[in-house]
This record gives sequence, structure tokens and C-alpha cells, in this order.
Amino acid sequence: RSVRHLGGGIVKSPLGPVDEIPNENLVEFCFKESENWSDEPAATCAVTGRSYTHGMMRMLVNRCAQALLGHCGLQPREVVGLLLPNIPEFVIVCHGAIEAGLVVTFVNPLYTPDEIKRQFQSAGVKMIITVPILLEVATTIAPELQNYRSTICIGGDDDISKNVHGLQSLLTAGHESELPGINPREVTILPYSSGTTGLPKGVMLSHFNLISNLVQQSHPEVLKTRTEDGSKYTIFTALPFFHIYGFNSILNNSLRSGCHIITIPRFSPEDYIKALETYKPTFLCTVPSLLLFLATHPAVTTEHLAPVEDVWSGAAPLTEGILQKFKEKLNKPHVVVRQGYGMTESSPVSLCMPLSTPPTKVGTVGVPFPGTEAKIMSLSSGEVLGPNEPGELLVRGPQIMMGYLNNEQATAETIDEEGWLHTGDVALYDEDSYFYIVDRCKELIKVKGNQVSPTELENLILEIEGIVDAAVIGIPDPLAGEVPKAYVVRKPGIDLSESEVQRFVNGKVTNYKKLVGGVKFIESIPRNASGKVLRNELRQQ
Ligand code: 4UW
Repeated sequence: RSVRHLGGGIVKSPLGPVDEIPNENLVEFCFKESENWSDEPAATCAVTGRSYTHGMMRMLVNRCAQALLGHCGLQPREVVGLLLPNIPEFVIVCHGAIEAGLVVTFVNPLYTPDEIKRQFQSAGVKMIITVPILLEVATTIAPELQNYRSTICIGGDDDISKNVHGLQSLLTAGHESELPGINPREVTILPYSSGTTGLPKGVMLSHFNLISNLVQQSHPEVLKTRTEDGSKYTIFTALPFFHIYGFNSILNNSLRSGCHIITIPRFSPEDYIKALETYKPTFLCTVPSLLLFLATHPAVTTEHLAPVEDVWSGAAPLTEGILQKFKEKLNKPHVVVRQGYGMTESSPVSLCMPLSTPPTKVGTVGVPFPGTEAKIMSLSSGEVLGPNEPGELLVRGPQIMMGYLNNEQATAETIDEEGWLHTGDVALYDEDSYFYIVDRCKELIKVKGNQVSPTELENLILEIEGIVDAAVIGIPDPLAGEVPKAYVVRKPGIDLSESEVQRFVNGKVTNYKKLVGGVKFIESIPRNASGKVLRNELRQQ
């Protein structure tokens, strides 16, 4: 895709260029200073209290890397699939695999077996790393993955009959092997995103992409990692490490800066509140639906939030209503809830509110990250627009992905010849280069910050006998932000109800993809001349 530059121009980052990006692999970068805080806690599970110091974590990551190559026989560049909740050991196996030169793809552990299988087959997974409660799912999927080697179970035992290694025995057996040299420009993680259209695709992010975003994030106007008295932040997140926000912006940033990250394996109000009480986190990383929970749940008190000095929100639009309710509960006027804007395809952050954001910039997602450029392209004419005119947001910087795995066409449709990532979000910027996300011009639906691909749900609906066409859109929801709703065309005379369609789909997908917005039979799906669904027309219905 090419862009004509007429009225407007490129918005450079007011934060200046990015510092030099070290020529290292992600693990070297994240643990570079770990000796300085070797005995301090790196990660703690709030439910069980299991905890690792930065020094222990560094050592175990290295041991895991050696075992993956030496004992498990994986070769550098092969793909490992993580089927894991947020637990401290995520770091041992994920960063271990990365240090071994392997490529890591992670999946939502609450996915259905079919959803997991599809991603792992697409990514070419040779080993699944999981926990005892998901081991059966992993060993059922394993035979359907080509050239599969073995499964690792964290907190489980060796089981030769099922080709399973317990992590503990791998780490204690003293497997030694030489770790490979790693080219930081090669792919290291493969999260999945449906981008602007179609099914979820593997997003190839290199060490360089991820480190760039961490260096950009460490700009003093962007990130604080120490409290007023100089102690390191305690960072609490319920956001999953299998999503790029949790993985790079939260987990890797916490490791790199010597902070203490508190994890819970699965969100529940009780566990979340208990973690607030026990660990008194200073930094909360959130999405709008989590802020809404904190603001409105009667068991969350202002007292619980008293230690909080910094709050982030991103991954979905933050409404003024939610923000105000949360600020009332927090009752700390000096703490600003800072929004960031990111995408899996940009490692993830490209815009964020600097610490000095004036209070008058209500609803902004901030300015381009250091070393990041942005511009706005007219949806109708393709020309580049000036301030206060809404159009598609394009961003460019060192954090932009290498491309989609095995999908040159989708890559070319998303990153143009000049390196601009076409985000599929509609935005505008003001005279001071503050950006505002106003709409989405891509198909993507976001439910509580989670991606839902309409194509995936439409394909499932089309599996039902007697259905000829389907389109899924997001409709507004006060709790989730949006929920999926299906418009369906059935063959005349067929005996099929709307609730049967809903039940069929809901039985095949994880919770947040369910057709909570309902199913509606219609005469025909509005499409343009090239067959593209006119989603706005459906929305207006
Ligand atoms: N406002 C409105 C926002 C916003 C938004 C994202 O699942 P993905 O691919 O990725 C993300 C990443 C979000 C993120 C990461 C790190 C970070 O620090 C931060 O801010 C604190 C946010 O969500 O979905 C990408 C899509 O999600 C929407 C938008 O449509 C984007 O294309 N989105 N952030 N602040 N919408």
C-alpha cells in the first residue's frame, strides 16, 4: 500500500530519538543488571507465595536453555509452544527457550483444544510446555503436530510413556550444552494477532524489535520504576504473559529494571484483592475492564489502593466514565492513569502518555514513543492529514514487526514499502502531537482487551448445515467494551434457530469469543463490490 503526502505530515516523537539499541539477545538484555539485585525478589505467585529472586531466575533460565538443547534435542530456531497461566516459572521456560535460540509462541491456556491446536500447527510447534492441569490437553494435541519432540510439565514428574519431562528433573539433572550465538535481528517470539483482517496470524518479533520497545519505554518521561523514596516498584498484573502487553511491557520491563512482579494464575476478585492486601503493589498495569472492576467492586477499597503510585491502561478504549469512577475510588489526585496505545505488531507500544502530560489532554493515548513516527491517512482519499482530522493511524519505528509468518500478502497489506504499519485504528492528533483513538476501521473486535477475529467466528458459523452467509461485528458493552454479535443468512425453509447457532459457536470457542451479543437472522449480508462486509451498515442496524 502506498500513501500520498498532501496536506499533512509526519509527527515525530516529542520525546526525541530512541537511545542506541544494544546488539544483544532479549535474555542478555533483560538480565544485564541482574547481578546488581541478585538477592531481591523477581517474581512471586500471589496465590501460593512461590517466589524467585533475580539471581535464581537468571541461573534457572540458563539451565533450562541448556536442557532444551542438550537433553530435549531441540535445534535453534525450532518453535516451542507455551500453554501456561501467569506463574513465575513462565520466565524460566520462556526466557530459557529464547536463550537457547528457539522461537516461542504462546497461547491462551483457556482456549479450547481446537483453538490451541490451530495456533500450534500454524506456528510449527515441536514442544509444548505446560502445567499439570493442562497436561492432558497438551498430550492430546501433541500427536497432531509434525516432528513433535516432547512435552515439559512445570510442577509435574517425568512420564516416559507420554514423552513428558518434569521441569524440576530437567533443571536438576545437570544437562550441559553450548548455547548458540543469536542474531538479534532474527525472530524470537510468535504471538498471534488477526491484524486488520482475517484469521489470527503469527507475528514475527525479533530480539531487536522487543528490545527497542523496552529501550523506548525506559525513557525517563515514559517510565518510572522506583517510588519517591527510591525503592523498586512492586508491579502487579493480572494481564496475561501470553499477550504482548503482559509479556514485553510488563514482564520484561520488570525483569530488566530489577522490580518485583506479582502474578496470579487466573483472575478472580478474591485473588486479586488478596494480592493487593499482601503485596501492596506500587504499579498497576491494567486494561479498562480491570479498572472498571477496581472502581465498582464493593470489596475493593480505597485503602487497598493506597500504595499505588502509577497506573497504566491500554489494549482497549478507556472511557471517561470508567476513568472518573476509578479516580474516585483511588482518591489520590496526584496519580495519573496513563494510557498507552499498542499492537502485537509493534512489540507493542507506539504511543503513550508521558509523565508530563497536561491534565487538559482528556482521553489522549499520548504522543509517539521515542524514535517513533506517526501520521494520519484519510480513509477516503489516502492523503496524509493534518492536526484534528481523523483518519487511519500509521506508525513507524524499530519496534515494528518483521512481518506475519508465512503470509507475505498480509504483511504487504499491513506494512507499506516505506515501513509504515497501517494500524486499522482511526485516530487524530492535536497541535501538540497528542493522539486520540476515535474508532477502528479494521474488523478486529476487542473483548476486555482480548482480540476476537470476526473471520474465525464467521468460519465456524459457516460450518453449520444450511447457513449460506455470516458476518460478525462487535457491539458496545458496558463491562467488556465490546461483545461479538453475528448476522446470519440461512437457506430458505431450513429448521434452525438463532439460539442453536449461538450454542454451536459458543461450544467451540473460549469464553471471551462467545457470541454474547447474540445471533440475528437477516436476508443478506451487506457487502461492497469486492465482497467485503460493510460492517458499519450492520452496526447501524
Ligand atoms: N485505546 C484504544 C488504547 C488501545 C486500543 C490498543 O491485542 P493487540 O494486538 O495489542 C494490544 C496492546 C496494547 C498495549 C500494550 C502495551 C501497553 O503499554 C499498552 O498501554 C498501556 C497497551 O492491545 O490489539 C491492538 C488493538 O487494540 C486496540 C487498538 O484497536 C489496537 O489496534 N488498542 N490500545 N489505548 N484502543
